[in-house]
Amino acid sequence: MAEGRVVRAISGFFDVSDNGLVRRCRARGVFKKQGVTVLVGDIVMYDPIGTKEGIITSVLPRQSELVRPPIANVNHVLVVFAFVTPDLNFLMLDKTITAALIAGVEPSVVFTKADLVDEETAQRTCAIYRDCGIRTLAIATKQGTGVDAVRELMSGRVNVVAGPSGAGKSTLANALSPGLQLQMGEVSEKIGRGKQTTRHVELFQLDEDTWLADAPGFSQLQLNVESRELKRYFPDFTEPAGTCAYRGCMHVDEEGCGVKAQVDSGRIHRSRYDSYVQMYQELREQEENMY
Ligand SMILES: Nc1nc2c(ncn2[C@@H]2O[C@H](COP(=O)(O)OP(=O)(O)OP(=O)(O)O)[C@@H](O)[C@H]2O)c(=O)[nH]1
Ligand SMILES: [Zn+2]
Repeated sequence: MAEGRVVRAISGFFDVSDNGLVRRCRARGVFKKQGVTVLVGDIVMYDPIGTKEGIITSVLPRQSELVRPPIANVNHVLVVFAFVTPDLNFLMLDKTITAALIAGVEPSVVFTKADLVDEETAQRTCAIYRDCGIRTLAIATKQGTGVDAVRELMSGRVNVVAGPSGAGKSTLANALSPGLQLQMGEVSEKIGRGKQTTRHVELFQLDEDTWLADAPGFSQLQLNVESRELKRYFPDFTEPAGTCAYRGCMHVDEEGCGVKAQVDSGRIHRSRYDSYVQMYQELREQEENMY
């Protein structure tokens, strides 16, 4: 019996990587009856068959489980957005960060294309997220600036990259590990669909204990939370919320709201608050439509 990590799932087969050697494995027949699922990212025990195949005999307990994309044991979301081209969409960025926090996975923010904005703009934008306690980097991938810092951030973790089209995700992946961009492209071509629409997930190994997955559609992830719980996922609101006049304050229409006071005084960034209100209202609408 040996241990490996599932890096790919293809119509009933699972590619299991063990010290860099990948075997095509089948899951034990009894899994279906027992309701055991195997996901990309799972650490599994397997019985080798020859040098290229094997049978998965058990799935080790998961640290986390993302639903979309379906992937196990992710413990870091690299939220990649460009400063410009495309224009920075703060609502989309905040949604992606919040989706990661709701899923129980730590997000870090990587702003790309720092070469296209002035230093002051870059620092001001980074500060919004550093003030939330989120690790944030500004990089210029084409110039090679900051790529090592990203590598350090990812080291020893199972990472997914999330961000909009054109943010520079593929360029970054390629800078982290030359050839990776190509591999990601190949995967999409094989299943004959564009990279944007595919739900195919694959894990790439960057070094012995560092993994990277592409997460198409992560930011469109439905926020899996009740509207009244949303505020818990805004770390920048936690302290000022203690001064709200009402204990159950949602920080929207209430009088004597400590969060709104901090927005007015500039200590909570306005864009963060605007994103919160927008997300809160979207969740409220969904809830009203359910009944
Ligand atoms: N100036 C500048 N351009 C960059 C940088 N990083 C990426 N680009 C460019 O931005 C464009 C989009 O980059 P991609 O890496 O394809 O973006 P992506 O996020 O993978 O986009 P999708 O594949 O559509 O999801 C390309 O033309 C890149 O050359 C950067 O740091 N600076
Ligand atoms: Zn309040």
